[in-house]
Amino acid sequence: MQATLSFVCEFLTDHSEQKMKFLSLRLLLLLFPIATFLSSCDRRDNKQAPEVVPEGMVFVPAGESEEGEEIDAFFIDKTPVTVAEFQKFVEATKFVTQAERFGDAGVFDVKTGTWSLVKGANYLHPFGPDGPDAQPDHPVTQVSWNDATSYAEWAGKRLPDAKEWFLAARYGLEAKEIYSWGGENWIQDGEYKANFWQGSFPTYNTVEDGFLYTSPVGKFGVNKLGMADMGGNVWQWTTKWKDASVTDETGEKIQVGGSYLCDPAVCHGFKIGNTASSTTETSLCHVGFRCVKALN
Ligand SMILES: [Ca+2]
Repeated sequence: MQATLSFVCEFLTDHSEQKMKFLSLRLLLLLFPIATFLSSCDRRDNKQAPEVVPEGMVFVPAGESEEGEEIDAFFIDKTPVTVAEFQKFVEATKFVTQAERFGDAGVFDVKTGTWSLVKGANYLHPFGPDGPDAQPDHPVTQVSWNDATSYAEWAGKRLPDAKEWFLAARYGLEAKEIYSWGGENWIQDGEYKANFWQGSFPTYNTVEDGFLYTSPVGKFGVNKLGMADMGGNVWQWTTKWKDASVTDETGEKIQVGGSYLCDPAVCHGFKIGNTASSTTETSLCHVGFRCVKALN
């Protein structure tokens, strides 16, 4: 202490350039460990789940995209938004989907193997009035990107960027593992790990996984973060443009995850990294979404 006082007194009486440099160096040496500590706190907080995680969501630690881009930690829905959840939104806001406004939506006919616009197809009747009704615990479909965005805003969330979705899908996996459930096989311990197309697309489906169309969310288990349906069941909207230079009504948004219509020999959409895309007003019988939320 006496030495420090002596230094300060000496400094106050002698403002030489050399003393100034010496004091600056001392200050730098003092502040550097503090800055390093604070920085490491940020990184640590970005890797550990906060005490409160929103209901129905999981914490995704910060990480790197496949392209090496830093991605901040965020929360993501455990499952795609269900028909029942979307119905709550409609009841609360009197929202009318784009498929309902247009009067039709895109439906795939598994008998003929063709797509067509079917009148009356919407999120409650994904295949039209004559097809099976949407089930409350299945992922909602026949929602456009614009519809999904409206739901997310109402829920205090947003749609994920594709790189965020893939970060969550790849959590805890080694590079060689190609599916979100881990490994390189879609049957493990004798059970299917996802709802996709067995047989030969587009007209022959053996339905070995038990579902010709959508399945209840979570039916095929969860990944290491506790997320279900990160491969198969329904494609999921993201905020990423297919072509960043085309962002008008002709532009398309990237979808991820694959669907019950994905034959691994054809599109293999449920393999991590594979994508599809549609314009923002398009509604289809095999496309849904899930939401994300920032930590703060
Ligand atoms: Ca299936």
